[in-house]
Amino acid sequence: EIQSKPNRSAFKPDEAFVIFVLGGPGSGKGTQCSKIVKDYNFAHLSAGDLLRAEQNREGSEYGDLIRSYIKSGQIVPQEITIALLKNAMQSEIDKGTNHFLIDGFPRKMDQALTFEETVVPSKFTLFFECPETVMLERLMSRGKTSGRDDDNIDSIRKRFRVFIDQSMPVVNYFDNAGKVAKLQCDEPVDAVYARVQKKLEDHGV
Ligand code: UP5
Ligand code: MG
Repeated sequence: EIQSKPNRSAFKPDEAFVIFVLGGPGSGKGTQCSKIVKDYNFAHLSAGDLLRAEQNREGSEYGDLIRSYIKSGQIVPQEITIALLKNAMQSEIDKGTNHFLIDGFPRKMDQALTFEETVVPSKFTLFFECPETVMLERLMSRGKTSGRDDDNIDSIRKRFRVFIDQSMPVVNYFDNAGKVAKLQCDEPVDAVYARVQKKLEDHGV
């Protein structure tokens, strides 16, 4: 089991301001979140990065399981990802931040419901719309140097399929609740970022 860190201050997730950042594989979630944290007082938590760190952590009992899920583009069981996110949120709260960009999560309905019921409801979701051809090109090009086990054509195809089948229902669910800000992201990074800033302002950030 993933141990929760000893609490230095009480975890008050119900006071956290959470923005989910969703979009297909390679749509630019990580790139845009890195830009946001330079200009705004948010902590950036990438569920994928947390899973990769846990996968590589010496002594983790979940390393092999996470590795096989990521390689095949499947969604790791929610208990693991949510425990990692809660730990990471607690660390940030201890450092004085309670504004979070949660990148690449929730990407399955069960995760969305569990997180909003047991941690905190999100304020809204930034959703990056991007044609598959563009995402494919970006990921194949990143794959030359990324060292990521899932930046290869077989894994990328699986990730696209899982995104459509399992993650789009989450986006639609939040959209029906009026909680999605959609952005086109098939443009240079800075042009996309200008749109991101506009959406943040629209939501009072
Ligand atoms: N790039 C970015 N923006 C660009 C632009 N505007 N113009 C030109 N190039 C641009 O960008 C990807 C590449 O494109 C980079 O080379 C970048 O320079 C360039 P990036 O910002 O990394 O895109 P991002 O959307 O973050 O892509 P990423 O590959 O991280 O998306 P995924 O959603 O596939 O990956 P993630 O790490 O979130 O998840 C990986 C796996 O972890 C999942 O498939 C799943 O198996 C597992 N997972 C879970 O099981 N549960 C979770 O909750 C989360 C993940
Ligand atoms: Mg990413």
